[in-house]
Amino acid sequence: IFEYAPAPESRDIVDIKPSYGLFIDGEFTDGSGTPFKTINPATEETLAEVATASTDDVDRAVQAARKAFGVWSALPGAERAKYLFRIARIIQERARELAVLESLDNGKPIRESRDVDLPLVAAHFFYYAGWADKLQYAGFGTKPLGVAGQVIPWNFPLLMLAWKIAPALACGNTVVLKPAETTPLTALLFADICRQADLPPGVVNIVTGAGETGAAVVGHPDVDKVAFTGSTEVGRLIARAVAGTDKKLTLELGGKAANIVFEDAAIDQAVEGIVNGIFFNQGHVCCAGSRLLVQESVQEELLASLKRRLATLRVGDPLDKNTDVGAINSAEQLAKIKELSQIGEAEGAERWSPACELPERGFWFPPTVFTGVAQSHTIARDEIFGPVLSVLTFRTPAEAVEKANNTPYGLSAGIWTEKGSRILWMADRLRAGVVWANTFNKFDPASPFGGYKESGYGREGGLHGLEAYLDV
Ligand code: TXE
Repeated sequence: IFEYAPAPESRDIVDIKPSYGLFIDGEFTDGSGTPFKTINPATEETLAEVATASTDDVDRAVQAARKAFGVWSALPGAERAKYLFRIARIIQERARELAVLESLDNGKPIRESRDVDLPLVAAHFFYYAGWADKLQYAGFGTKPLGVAGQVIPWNFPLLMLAWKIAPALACGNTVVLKPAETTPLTALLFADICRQADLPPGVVNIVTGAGETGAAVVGHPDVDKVAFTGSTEVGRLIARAVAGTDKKLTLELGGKAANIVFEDAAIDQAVEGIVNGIFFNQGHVCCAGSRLLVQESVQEELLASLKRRLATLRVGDPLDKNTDVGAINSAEQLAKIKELSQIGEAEGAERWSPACELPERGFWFPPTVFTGVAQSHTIARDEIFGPVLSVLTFRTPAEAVEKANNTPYGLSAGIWTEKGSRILWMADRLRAGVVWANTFNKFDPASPFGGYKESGYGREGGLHGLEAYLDV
């Protein structure tokens, strides 16, 4: 799968227009709000100007989705499946273009967008296309909810879109989706793919803009279901906005996952899992393994090995196929990572980064490891959402469980051990929606994903992902 070559991936493969409109009822149209710029976080150059959807524009989109719902939900599942399969195939055909655009707008390395995000995006459409004519076997009934209002973040712009749109459409719902304001471009390219696939107008509508546009989608009285992925703060606002209405809600919020390494683990593999866990996608991952819990007896060996490995990571141009760590998505996110890292130092943890030269322009942060972290430290509790690892230690499995669970979040966890019985014992006790054993950040459309506690509720992916879009 991996193809190493020194030349940067060409950006000529994408045709970025100077300005973009909203996608409503199968057409690109102007927005009535003030347009905003989306920039390349690796260079700070403006990529394009994008329309802002006002409350009226959102209303047009919801009305289009409502009208289309009558047609779409009445189609036999096998007919809906044909459209979803067609979309999946076009995504595969245009994968390079989508991957380059994703890396330009988001800052993630091309190797990740091309070899992880895009294959998963296509896989989600294929997977849910497969369910569209088999809903009666899913066990939740076959009745769609209506119009789904979906608000997504900037860390996996296309993948989050796929997680939201593919199951909604398979079940017969129509969609109004708002991408994040720092990464709107691939959602708009996806709109073009919907047209290419001859998807009936209004089945998918894309409204761009900031939080106000998102709030307008969530608050629209004719939206039947709200699906949100983003910060815990905004998740709370949305839960309040939806409370007392007839809307259904699923939330996928933050995390502070523990990646737990036992003394019997294969240390080299664990090191790869730790690197993948926190430096993949610059740590902009809700299920990132941001807390390393290492058994005291192997702490020294593991940290020495981890530091050697980190010294080999290449930080830089996201379009270079050799890049491991790309740009931080925005100036705001960079400021948050810097601030939390400073707090980490001030509270007494020891900060370490490999020697690495960061580009002058753009938003960059080096891979960073904090050792000597106590559970009370801010960097052990708050989601940093950047390439920053906090290292804590434990002696016994029970202590590992206690520390891993000592967080308001509960999205994911990782265990590294050669002992199968220990994996099961730990997985039973970890309060996390996903527990990986001897791997990390492994995703599969057939597997449900979602959080315990403040990480949200509802599941996306797999059979369980259908439940969120059907009236049981
Ligand atoms: O998130 P927001 P931000 C965490 C991560 C990050 C922090 C802040 O810790 O540092 O959140 O990121 C839309 N009504 N995660 O500020 O604001 C917004 O336009 C409706 C974890 O970017 O939650 C965007 O489309 N929508 C996370 C989306 O919500 C609103 C991924 C997410 O943005 C809104 C991202 C409102 N009132 C950040 N306000 C994860 N779980 O993966 C904003 N939005």
